[in-house]
Amino acid sequence: QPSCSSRSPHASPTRNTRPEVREQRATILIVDDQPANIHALAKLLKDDYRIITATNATKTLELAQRDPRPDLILLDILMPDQDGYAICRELKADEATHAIPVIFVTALDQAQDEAKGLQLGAADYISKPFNPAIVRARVNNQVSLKLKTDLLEKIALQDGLTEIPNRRYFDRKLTQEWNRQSRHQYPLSLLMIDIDHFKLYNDHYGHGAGDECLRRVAQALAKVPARAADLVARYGGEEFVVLLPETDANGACEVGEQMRAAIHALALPHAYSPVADHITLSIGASMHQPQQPVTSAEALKQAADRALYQAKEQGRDRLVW
Ligand code: GH3
Ligand code: MG
Ligand code: MG
Ligand code: MG
Repeated sequence: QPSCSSRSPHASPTRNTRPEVREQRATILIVDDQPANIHALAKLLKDDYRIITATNATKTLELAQRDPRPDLILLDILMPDQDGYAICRELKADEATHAIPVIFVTALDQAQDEAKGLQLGAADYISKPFNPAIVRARVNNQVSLKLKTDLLEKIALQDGLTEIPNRRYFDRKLTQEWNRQSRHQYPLSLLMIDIDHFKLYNDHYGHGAGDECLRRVAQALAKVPARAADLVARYGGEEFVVLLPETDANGACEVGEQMRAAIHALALPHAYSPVADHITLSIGASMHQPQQPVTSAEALKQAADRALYQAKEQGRDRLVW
């Protein structure tokens, strides 16, 4: 077993943002090289939305990536440095920004200009001079569509019982991190966690208490990782999985042991467990690192599964890697 040296809690370049929907007002980013135009649109929308603004491409792309992300971008086309079409193309090409709807608001009023904007992926196109009521209505429509999409995404990627990310979200992130790892050559670790003798828990305390236990374990596990890129998900049943980018064997075992300690500290009574008088975890850890490479993300999962099986065989309430 590796010694448990400290893992620095530095932020990773990609944030594995949890699938959450913000509850504050929707944000609109208004982009125009002329402040007077920005002002006119902002005046129209500021009572209903949080407004942020940019007068050039660089600022636009920066604001589009920064949390809280805009829910809609109103984009001018004619601008001195980079035109709105080029900005739209960049927004749509980037995974981090492609889901933000764009409405062009422009002096270009020819059919081919509008067609080009829509072909680039814009949600709508408004030519100037505009009618304020129509602008407001089109903006409202796009924002409500965006919020509905966010909600569906949240439902699709979050586990309903424990409210932590689900297996689908985990598998998506695992693929992304595996691809990122193969470009940049850093270690990637995985923990498979299984509650010990949980069937006996359900049998004796009832299924409702079992559900509550799963919720409390999930919430406690989710609090452990220090880095934004770490991900704790419910894999299914009473199994959880943890993805640890840029983390080697030492770091992974450290996080795993912290998780076991966190659940011990919760001290959820399990009088019928042959292992202890409270809920315990078995954990299998696997890692892909230069001195110990793994061939695929699937192989990484299988290795964690095998280690988990060994943890069970060796008596449970332990971490094996
Ligand atoms: P082991 O230590 O070998 O892991 O034993 P175990 O009893 O935990 O393993 P087993 O796979 O036999 O049983 C898992 C139990 O988890 C059975 C199942 O009813 C329970 N379970 C799975 N999902 C849920 C759930 O959503 N709610 C509740 N209450 N129980 C669940
Ligand atoms: Mg302009
Ligand atoms: Mg199990
Ligand atoms: Mg179990």
